[in-house]
Amino acid sequence: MEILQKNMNKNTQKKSLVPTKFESINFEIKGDSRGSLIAIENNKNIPFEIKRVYYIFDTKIGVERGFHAHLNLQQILIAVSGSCQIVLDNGKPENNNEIITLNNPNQGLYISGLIWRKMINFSPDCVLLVLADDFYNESDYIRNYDEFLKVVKSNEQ
Ligand code: T46
Repeated sequence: MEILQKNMNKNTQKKSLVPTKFESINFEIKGDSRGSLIAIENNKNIPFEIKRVYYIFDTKIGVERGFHAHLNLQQILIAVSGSCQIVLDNGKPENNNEIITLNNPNQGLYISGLIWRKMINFSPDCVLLVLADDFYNESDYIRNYDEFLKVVKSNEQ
C-alpha cells in the first residue's frame, strides 16, 4: 500500500526550477551587400549559456513533433530556413493554445519551464535550429499530457 502511494505521487511531485514562460526574440541582422549574418552570444542576446545545439530538418509532410514538456529546460527555437508553427500550452484551465509561426531566421522563440509544445506545419525546407541550456536528459521530459497537467497543478501549490 505504501509503495502504491509512493508511485501515485511520483509524477505530481516533480518540481520545475525555472519560470514558465515563452517570448519572441528578434536577433539583429548584420547585413551588408554580401548578405546577412546573425550572431548569438551566451547571456548577451539570449538569456542563458548554450550547452547543446540540435536541428530538425527533412520533416515529412504532415508530420507533427513534440507532444511533451520539459521540467527545467530553457530553449530557443529558430527556423533558420523555411517555416513551421509551434503550439504552446501552459496547462492552465483558462489557457488558449498559443500558436507561433517561425518563418524568419532573425526570429527566435524562447521557451522555459512547464510548457507543452507541438511543432506543426513544417515546410519541406524547414531547418529548425534549437539552442538549449542543458544536455539531453530524458528524465527532464514529460511525455504524457495527463502527467503534465498534474505537474503544472502541483507546481502552483
Ligand atoms: C523539444 C523540441 C523543440 C537525442 O538523442 N538528443 C537530443 O538532444 C534530442 C533533442 C533528441 N534526441 C533523441 C531522442 C529521440 O530518440 O532524438 C529522438 C527524437 O527526439 P524527440 O522525439 O524528443 O524530438 P522532438 O522533435 O519531438 O522534440 C525535440 C526535443 O526533443 C525537445 O526537447 O523541445 O524538439
